[in-house]
Amino acid sequence: MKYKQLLRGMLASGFLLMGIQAEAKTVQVTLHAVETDVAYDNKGSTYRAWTFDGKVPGPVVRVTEGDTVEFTLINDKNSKNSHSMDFHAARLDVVEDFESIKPGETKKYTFTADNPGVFFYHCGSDPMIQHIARGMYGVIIVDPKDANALPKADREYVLIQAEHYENPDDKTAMMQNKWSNVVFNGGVFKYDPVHDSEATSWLQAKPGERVRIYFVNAGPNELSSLHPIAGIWDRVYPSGNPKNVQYALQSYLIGAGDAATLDLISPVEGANAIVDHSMRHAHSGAIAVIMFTNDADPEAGRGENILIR
Ligand SMILES: [Cu+2]
Repeated sequence: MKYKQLLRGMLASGFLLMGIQAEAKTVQVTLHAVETDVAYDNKGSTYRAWTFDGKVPGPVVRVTEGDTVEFTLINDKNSKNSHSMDFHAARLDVVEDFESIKPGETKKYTFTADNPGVFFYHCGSDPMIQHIARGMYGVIIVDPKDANALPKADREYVLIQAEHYENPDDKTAMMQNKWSNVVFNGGVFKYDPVHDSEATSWLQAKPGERVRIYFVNAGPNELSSLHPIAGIWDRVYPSGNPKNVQYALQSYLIGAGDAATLDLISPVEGANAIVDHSMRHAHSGAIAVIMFTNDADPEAGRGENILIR
C-alpha cells in the first residue's frame, strides 16, 4: 500500500515537472540606437555615449528557450554614425543580419533562442572596439524551457563589466588598451559605497537566499576574474547553460565577449564584495557590494529590479 502511494506521489510530481515546460512563443524586441550623454560615475559626470535606448548598458532582453525573437533595430535619425546589432544568442548571417544601418534606417531580423543561458549583445559596426567601449552593449537572458533546469533563484542581478575611456573619441587609446576605468553596469564604483561615498545603491539579499548573477564581460578587451570577496560561487554556469554546471569556485574567468551565470549564497548576515580580482580592474571601479541582511528589500533583485539603474 505504502509503495503504491509512493509511486502515485512520484508519478504526480513527475507530471507536475513536465507541466512546467514553457510553450514557445514569438517575442517582439525593438531597440533604438541613440547617441546621447550618459553618466559614468556617482557624481554624475557624463560622456557622449552611443547606446541602445539611451542607456548604458542597454535594456535587459529576456526570452525563453525555443522562443522566436523578431528583432527590430532603429537607428535614430539624429545619430551621426551607423550602428548594428549582434546577439550572441542568435545563429544567423553576420553579413546580412548584423549589417550596419545609417541614421534614420531600420533593420529587422528573426532568430530562435535555441540555447538557454546568458548572452552578450552589442553593436558590431566599425570600429567595433569603439562602439562597444562607448556603451552599445547589454544582455539577453534565455531562460530554460524546463523551469526546473536550474535551482530556483530567490534574487537575480545583472552585472555587465566594461572598460571606460576618458576620451570616447580616442580610438588610438582604445587600440592601446589605455582605459581610465573598469565599470559594472556603466558606472565607476556604482554599487560600492565603501570606495565611493557617493554611491547610493548596492545589491541586497537575505542570508540563505540563492542569488543569481547574470554576468557579461562586454570588454572590449580585458578579461574578468570574477570573485565574491568573503563568499564562494555556489554554482557557476559558463554561458548560463544549465548543463555546464561547476561547483564551489572562488573565482571564474570570463573573457571579453563572454558571459556566465553565477549563484551566490551567504550563510551569514554581512557583505560580500563582487570584484574583478585583477586588482587594477577592481581599483579602477569594478567592485559591487552585496549586502546580506534579514530585512533585505523584498523588491530588490526581482522583476524589473534585476538591473539597478
Ligand atoms: Cu554602434
